Amino acid sequence: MKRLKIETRPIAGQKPGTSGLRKKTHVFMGQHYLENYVQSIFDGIGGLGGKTLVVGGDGRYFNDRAIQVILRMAAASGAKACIVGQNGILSTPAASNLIRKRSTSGGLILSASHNPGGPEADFGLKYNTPNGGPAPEHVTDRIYAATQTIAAYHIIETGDVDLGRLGTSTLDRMTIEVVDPVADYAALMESLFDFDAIRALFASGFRMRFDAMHAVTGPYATEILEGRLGAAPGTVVHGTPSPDFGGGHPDPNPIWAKELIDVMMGKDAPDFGAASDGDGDRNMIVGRGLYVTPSDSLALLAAQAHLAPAYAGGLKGVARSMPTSGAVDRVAAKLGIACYETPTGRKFFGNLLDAGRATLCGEESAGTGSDHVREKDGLWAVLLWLNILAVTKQSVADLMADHWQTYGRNYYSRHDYEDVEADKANALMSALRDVLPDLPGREVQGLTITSADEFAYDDPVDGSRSEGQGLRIGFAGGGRAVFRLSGTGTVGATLRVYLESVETDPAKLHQDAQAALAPVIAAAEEIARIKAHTGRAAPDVIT
Ligand code: VG1
Ligand code: CO
Repeated sequence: MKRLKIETRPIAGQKPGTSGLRKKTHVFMGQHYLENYVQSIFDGIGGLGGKTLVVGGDGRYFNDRAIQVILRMAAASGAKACIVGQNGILSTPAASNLIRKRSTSGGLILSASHNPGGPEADFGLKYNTPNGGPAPEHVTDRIYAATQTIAAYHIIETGDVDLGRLGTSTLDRMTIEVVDPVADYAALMESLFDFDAIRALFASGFRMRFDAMHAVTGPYATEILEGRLGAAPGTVVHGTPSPDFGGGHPDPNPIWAKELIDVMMGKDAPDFGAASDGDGDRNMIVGRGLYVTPSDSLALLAAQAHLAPAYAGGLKGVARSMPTSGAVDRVAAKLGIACYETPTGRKFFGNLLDAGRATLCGEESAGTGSDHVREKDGLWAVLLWLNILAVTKQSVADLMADHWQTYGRNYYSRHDYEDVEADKANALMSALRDVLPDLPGREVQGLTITSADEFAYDDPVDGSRSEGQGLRIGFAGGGRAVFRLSGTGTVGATLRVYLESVETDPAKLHQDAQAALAPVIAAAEEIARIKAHTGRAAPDVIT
């Protein structure tokens, strides 16, 4: 075994975004690229000497090769140990749990989440801190700074570590512990929810379909739902992780999980449908004949969480990202608890959870979670829903109908314009930014604009300020249009337009969302001139 010091040079563009560094897989596979970034993480966090890391990923193409490189580099940098999921597999929430449970110095998670996998698709790598959550900006800033000055990386020359066998081995002076990726996570879930009640629900004939989308949650869902909770064999579909996610797009929304939607809207639909994304931190909830938007799901979970043992004592507070609908705000108001509005990206929830100010948090992009880990957690959300269904014995549709009766309904939709030329997307945003001050008071498409600003966030825990977090326009009656550019794309720019309106008239709670939102959609177009700027007649993806 030889320790090598390989000379390298700064590589442009290795700036971690909201969820680490995401690039085309072939970029990561380019000469020195992965090594360069991994060394920059190690340097950015003050070296690895004596530290223990959790390492694992969602099983996408290059996951296995990249982990071998990371292990050889960690050993060369003097790490004490790496805890690795068997065959390199760990869902994002399971990795977060392991980091916390084993009190490690953090972890490296290999994933591009819901982006497709494969040699022509996407890869990603992110560093999570010892609290189990994504690195905050002051840490990713240091990692980025290290990419700008790097001159060499350290690696050990040796063969591959066998990650198929559970147990402990050594690589140079570093211990490698290969663990069952599911065991600790499943135990955590069992400690949070009433598994007996959910088991009784399944035993009574309740039927479910969980679409793992050929991604990482397959083994987790199979063990927990079918193994421990007694759901019928076959409840989990597409449950074997594959390097290219079966050629699909592991994004649990009505577009990419259309197969599940079709089943749930069909004649013989099961009682409950759910899906999760590439790395297992997102969820989609579908009842028989009813798709539940992530914003509505967050609101319902907040209202009913006390039915699960872990939350029986009530919630300390809730948090949602700014573009997420205000449905949860009204639940918080009724419960008399705080509701925080944070910028997009999981990392902004971390401080609130650590400080005990929030218990539940969620994003409109289908990420919901609680203080049990420091990532959003797809299966956790599914299990909390199951716990609520088991206790209330109501259908998903009835639960939502009751919820809207009580709180009103926030119609909500996100329109994405993908792979727009960056110049054009930036031009749209800056033109809109320029007119913001003139908007309040104006009437557009029959709606009165009451507010318009660029969202900035002052973290109430550490006092840090994050600016430029999206342009938002508020309408009389509670409607909104929000504009922001994605921070996770790997080609061109993705413009996200978030649309929302509030309905409290009991006669109007069951409309089609796009129809209910028509005035807000038209107003957003008139104000931002999306078609003219992007040259697109319609969004690429509507969720
Ligand atoms: C998207 C979502 C955001 C989410 C992020 C990471 O970011 O909108 O809500 O936190 O992905 O999710 P953006 O910048 O593309 O809008 V995951 O499941 O990809 O880690
Ligand atoms: Co994800």
